Amino acid sequence: MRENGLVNHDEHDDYRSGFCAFVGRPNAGKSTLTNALVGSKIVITSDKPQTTRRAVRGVLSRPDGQLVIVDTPGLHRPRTLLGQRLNDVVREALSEVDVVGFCIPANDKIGPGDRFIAAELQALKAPAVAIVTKTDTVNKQRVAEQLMAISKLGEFIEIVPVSARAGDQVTLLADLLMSRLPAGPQLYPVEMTTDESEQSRIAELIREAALADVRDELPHSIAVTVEEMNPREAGAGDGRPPLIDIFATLHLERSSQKPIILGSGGARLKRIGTDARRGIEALLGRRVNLNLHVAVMGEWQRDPKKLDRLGF
Ligand SMILES: Nc1nc2c(ncn2[C@@H]2O[C@H](COP(=O)(O)OP(=O)(O)O)[C@@H](O)[C@H]2O)c(=O)[nH]1
Ligand SMILES: [Mg+2]
Repeated sequence: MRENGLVNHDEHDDYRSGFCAFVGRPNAGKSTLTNALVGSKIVITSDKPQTTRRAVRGVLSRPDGQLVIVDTPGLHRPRTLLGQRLNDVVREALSEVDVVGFCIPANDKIGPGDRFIAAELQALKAPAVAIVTKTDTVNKQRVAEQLMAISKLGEFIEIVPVSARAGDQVTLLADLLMSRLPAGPQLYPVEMTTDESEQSRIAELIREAALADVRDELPHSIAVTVEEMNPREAGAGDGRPPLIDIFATLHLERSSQKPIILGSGGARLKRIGTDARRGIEALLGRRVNLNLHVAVMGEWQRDPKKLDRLGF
């Protein structure tokens, strides 16, 4: 290992590197699979739509190469400016990759959403692997039926059943994706699993905790920004990294949503804060004091200026 964290691969001319993008309708299991391939939680997941709002990059480093996985928001028919921007994010990600992974859950019927994506994929120059996700949720017969149905959707170099949750076939999928990459240099230091900033990962962990706790229309309305991160002075003695104070804002679209997120007597916001703090402490490896503030930023999903401010 050289000082900059890059491994010198001059002696291996079979080293490969490149990009893979995961697409699929919302809830197909793209982000969970990204985390499973990378081997650590770099992107948040939930059963609510629009959980992934940006193209997040995860890096899988192996002795034989480096696979950069671009986890994308689901492709869907847009209803708001945010929805349109999410589709643009996906299309842009797709135009730049070496191979595409099209995720389709084993426990869901193939629908118009899948056909819409399959049609988009046939126009790309990158080859596509079809991935049947969540195989732990169904029996073998159902997996076989899904494989058959997918083979009729379009041209795929392979159709692979996986379970990110059970860890089934994840390595096989990694081998397959890696084999489609061109020979190339190492792109990131081996210890780096994502290029997301610490601040945006923290904001995402807070949003994940909030998503886990709300229903109906509210998930769409939540955005999170981290305002400040202030490490305290190191105390004498115990050698642990000092506590850090984090100030973050949960943005909602309507004032009527505020009491919902607060819960009775502020109980829900407190629970969200406690959940988020656990995730953030695991990420930072230090104790965290999290201050969550709720603000209403009217109709941010349809307002270009507000979307810009929130980073979309
Ligand atoms: N049982 C099971 N559930 C999964 C698996 N992969 C994802 N899920 C669940 O499916 C939901 C959507 O997953 P997510 O990765 O956020 O989907 P995305 O919208 O395509 O990124 C979450 O509740 C996940 O926990 C899997 O392999 N097995
Ligand atoms: Mg996702």
